[in-house]
Amino acid sequence: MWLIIKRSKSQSDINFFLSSYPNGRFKKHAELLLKQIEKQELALSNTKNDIAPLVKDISHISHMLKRNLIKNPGAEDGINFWQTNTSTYTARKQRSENDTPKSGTFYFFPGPYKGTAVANQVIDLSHITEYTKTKNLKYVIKGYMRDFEGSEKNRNGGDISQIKVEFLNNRNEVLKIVKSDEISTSDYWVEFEDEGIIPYQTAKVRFNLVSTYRWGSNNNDGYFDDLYFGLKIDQIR
Ligand SMILES: [Ca+2]
Ligand SMILES: [Ca+2]
Repeated sequence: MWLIIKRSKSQSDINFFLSSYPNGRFKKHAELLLKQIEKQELALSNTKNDIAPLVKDISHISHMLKRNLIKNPGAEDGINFWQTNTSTYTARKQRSENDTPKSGTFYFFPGPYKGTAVANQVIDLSHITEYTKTKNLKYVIKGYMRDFEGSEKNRNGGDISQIKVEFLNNRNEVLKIVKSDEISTSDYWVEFEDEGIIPYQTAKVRFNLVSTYRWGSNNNDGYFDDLYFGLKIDQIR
């Protein structure tokens, strides 16, 4: 009898077995199996509930999820796809021990510009605007910053790198700004990472690399490499 019930894996069969043989020798086995099945059912129904409200949406935007939406994120393709406010901006190779690229051969370098140099790239998110009313569509921002003359001990010494990401609606109004700290160290590449909910009505993102000249030669040494902007959908709990 128990072997038949065990194979059926039906909750009602197991309950019937337990009520028929309340003190039977397979009682504990039956109770354990019942718990296991209930757990599986619960997990399954939770999964269904989590994806149900967005399942259609995901199929429309799945091609945009979990990948880097920045083109030429690490200067390996020159400064293609980036707008700059100075013609001195370039992708530069390592020249000394203080400017090894974070990865690849090149990093973003503003060049000889004694001011605030900005390189930016606009990411079109018009495909996901209608999904911004959900609270589980999230952004992930990452990037690396470095300076040449600054150091941990001399934080006021060098030029400054800062990542500044603006979320805009379809009228180019700024909905939210995500900013990194102002980085001024040459000792290593400083990582910035931020994650949050995409603001309601976001239609595009402007990803800015801001380099402020302060010191030294003519060079503006606020460097950047390996930028990342991605979307992800968190499961609703
Ligand atoms: Ca690179
Ligand atoms: Ca400098």
